Amino acid sequence: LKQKGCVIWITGLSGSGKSTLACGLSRELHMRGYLTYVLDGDNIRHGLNKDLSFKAEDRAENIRRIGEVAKLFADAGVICIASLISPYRIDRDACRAMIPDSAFIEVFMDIPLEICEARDAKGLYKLARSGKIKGFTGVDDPYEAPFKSEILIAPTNGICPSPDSMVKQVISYLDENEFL
Ligand code: GGZ
Repeated sequence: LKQKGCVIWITGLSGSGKSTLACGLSRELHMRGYLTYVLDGDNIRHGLNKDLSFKAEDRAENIRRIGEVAKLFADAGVICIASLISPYRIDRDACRAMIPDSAFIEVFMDIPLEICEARDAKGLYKLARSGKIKGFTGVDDPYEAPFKSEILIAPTNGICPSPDSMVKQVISYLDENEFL
């Protein structure tokens, strides 16, 4: 195997584009001949983590378990892409601490709440605002932004980067840091 395993950890609000980036990145890396695996919070919550709710301690456990699984993939040499809100800094940093050799690459989707909420692809913000979902991240539950992530995805002049340009940004980082 020629590739070096790593964990690309994508954090941000619901609707910030985490899954879009994870999927686009995975496709691009496959086309370049790399083995990847996507761990998406929303999907894992239907299987491995179906016993977990959205209360604080369960979110922490969701992050911890996905971190442990990501570590296994990285150990096996896979480029593991984890996309979950992971709202708590302390839990993300604990995952970082498990992964050696700077192979934990945090990607912060720094997309303002107003933009995520305007997208509202699944109508969840609307349900949260009307009180039908309680404890929704960004509405009535906290999101702690990273102090310093390896990669920052943010709008320029109020315009969000396209899926392609987000993928390019991560690929450039991987290239420059000799993961590819
Ligand atoms: C946040 C929620 C909630 C609450 C359901 N808060 O945009 P989505 O729909 O498809 O992805 C969100 C997903 C969040 O799961 P994660 O495993 O990424 O969260 S965490 O890291 O905080 O454990 C959202 C949906 O589940 N969802 N209820 N209350 N997002």
